[in-house]
Amino acid sequence: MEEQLQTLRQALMTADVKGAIAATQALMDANADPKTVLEEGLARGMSELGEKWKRGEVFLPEVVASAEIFKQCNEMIEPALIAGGQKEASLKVVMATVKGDLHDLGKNMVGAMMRTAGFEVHDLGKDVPADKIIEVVRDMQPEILGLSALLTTTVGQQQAVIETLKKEGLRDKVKVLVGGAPVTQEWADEIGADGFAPSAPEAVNIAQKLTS
Ligand code: B1M
Repeated sequence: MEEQLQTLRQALMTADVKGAIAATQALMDANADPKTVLEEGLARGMSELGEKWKRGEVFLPEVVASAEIFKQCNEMIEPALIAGGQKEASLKVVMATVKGDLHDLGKNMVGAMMRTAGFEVHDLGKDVPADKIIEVVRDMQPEILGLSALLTTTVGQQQAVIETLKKEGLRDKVKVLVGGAPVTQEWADEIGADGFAPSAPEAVNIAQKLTS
């Protein structure tokens, strides 16, 4: 199994679309746990690629190509992930990557795992302005609002959304969960979020605690 996961990571990191799809299919055929394929295959591969990017060993077009492959492989895994989860959806989660931020792979992973746990997830996408998020919270009245941010320049938007919720009298109507690589528990406390999660499985745990 570890060898197959390594093959998947390697294919993802070298933007080898055929190799990544074949490795994902092989893992699914071998009945690998879809969560493990997501976390230890795709997410770990993408994070290792991020380190190479930081060191100048790969360039932006390669990262863009790998991100597309991540999405394709994720789509292959999602049905198995959801099939293995709980069926009843009653608690609503609205998810968004904040304004100015185009990173959505982590947010999508969080959304998929929330669905697996039985949450009804409404994904607003990426680069979503605070006003749009507030409008949806007002209309949909979700139990949880999940805000993802991957850039040090966009984490401030999580705070902007919380401040707008306050201004609009909606702050006590929804629990706000924040996450993304630069986000920490300290930041979550500072901006008055209800929860922080460093990973998709932990996001599900926190969402369950916040709604229990
Ligand atoms: Co960008 N990028 N990127 N990028 N990118 C980072 C974030 C960076 C750290 C890379 C680096 O320098 N090493 C760096 C940010 C530096 C900083 O802010 N200090 C960076 C930069 C600089 C940029 C650009 C500015 C580059 C440029 O144009 N010069 C640009 C910005 C564009 C924009 O957003 N406006 C940019 C663009 C891109 C791509 C488009 C090429 C692509 C994104 C494609 C896409 O998402 N569709 C991309 C990618 C892929 C990355 C890295 C390599 C990988 C991110 C990722 O998808 N990881 C990243 C380096 C890294 O993170 N190591 C990097 C896999 C994913 C599963 O993990 O998103 O962390 P992650 O999600 C995790 C947890 O964080 C958590 O759970 C997930 C799963 O366990 N989580 C939550 C996430 N959201 C959550 C929400 C929750 C709870 C948990 O509750 C709501």
